[in-house]
Amino acid sequence: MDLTLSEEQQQLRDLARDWVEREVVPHATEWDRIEQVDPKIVGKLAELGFLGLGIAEEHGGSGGDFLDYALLMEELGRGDTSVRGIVSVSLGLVAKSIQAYGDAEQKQRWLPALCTGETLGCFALTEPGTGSDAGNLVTRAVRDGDGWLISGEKIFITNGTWAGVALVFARTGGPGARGVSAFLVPTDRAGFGRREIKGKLGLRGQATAELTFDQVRVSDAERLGAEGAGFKIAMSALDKGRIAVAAGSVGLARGCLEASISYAGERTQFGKPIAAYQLVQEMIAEMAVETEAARLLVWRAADLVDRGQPFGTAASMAKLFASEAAVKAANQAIQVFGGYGYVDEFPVGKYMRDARVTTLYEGTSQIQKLLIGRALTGISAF
Ligand code: COS
Repeated sequence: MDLTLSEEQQQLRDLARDWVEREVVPHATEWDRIEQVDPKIVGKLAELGFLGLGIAEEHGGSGGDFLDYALLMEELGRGDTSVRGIVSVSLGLVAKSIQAYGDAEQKQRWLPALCTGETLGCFALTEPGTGSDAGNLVTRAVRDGDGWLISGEKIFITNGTWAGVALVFARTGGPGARGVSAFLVPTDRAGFGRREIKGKLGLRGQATAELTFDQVRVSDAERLGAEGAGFKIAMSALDKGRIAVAAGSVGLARGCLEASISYAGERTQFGKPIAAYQLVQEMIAEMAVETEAARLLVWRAADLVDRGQPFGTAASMAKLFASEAAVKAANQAIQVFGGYGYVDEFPVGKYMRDARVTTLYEGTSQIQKLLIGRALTGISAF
């Protein structure tokens, strides 16, 4: 077992790290305050090939394997989870689903545009009444001549107001998971509506939206995968998406650790730096161990993907552990910073607010535990 990154992987990580330090970190507080990441970030991400990592070069991507992608997610998560979300949804959930399940025409139509950032993708699965129980979604697509009419509502959709294409999951058949199909819906279609959700606890810079579909017409050629295959497409996208959330959480936890070490070395109380106190060192040591352990779980899951092995349970383990570790690290970082952790002049309060969503989206911690439990016992507790 060799856990050393290859030279190319180290270069990619360093490129991403430097870029985040220059282009993201100095602006993250401001974007959080005004509740909007600068849209120019999309073009900048694309220039470095970050919106096409893992997409074949013939479709405008920059190649690379899943571990490369996980390294990028860690660096973006360390800078700003809102920026990481733009990439992990548009590239990770949408472009990669098109690459895996799209026909030649769909790949040609969308992949180059997604890789250059000319357009972004959003992943429209969650509905007001179905979050964890995704297989029971109620948005409907009804046959209409040679196409479909989609009607329904989606909520908490990352990139929702920025996206040019929505990967929409809608019911085309009977109840349950087998009745769901996937569609690639251009967001300029008549009947498509969107509204940004403001006032979020964290991820404030990210464009999170409610989407409405009022008899939105799509052609049969805009269906992704076979009729009834939508739920499996969503689940296999989320299996990999969970590794991306986990990697981003590692980045966030690392940010908390680095900020805490630096602050504890500077801040003095009772005549010495607070880093000299055992109870502060305990928090720093715990953050370091859990961040490292989370990274190893992420790398293990990414390695299974790259070797073509089953990885779903490893992805759930990584997502569960890393997201919970990020929340804990952010909480401890605030403790290290004391009152200064409670104001946004320092980064750790934002880390706490951003971390909190990682145990919710792309499958809650409870869903990950039930998936792991089902895989181990062979019994479904859903
Ligand atoms: N990859 C491919 N196929 C999968 C799959 C996966 N990871 N997981 C399930 N499937 C298939 C199953 O094999 C089954 O197929 P068959 O009907 O052919 O047997 C079908 O999908 C239904 O699966 P299952 O019975 O497991 O569905 P359930 O409704 O019991 O449970 C859970 C599915 C709860 C695991 C799923 O709904 C889930 O992950 N929920 C969380 C949703 C989520 O992450 N939302 C966040 C959205 S993005 S913010």
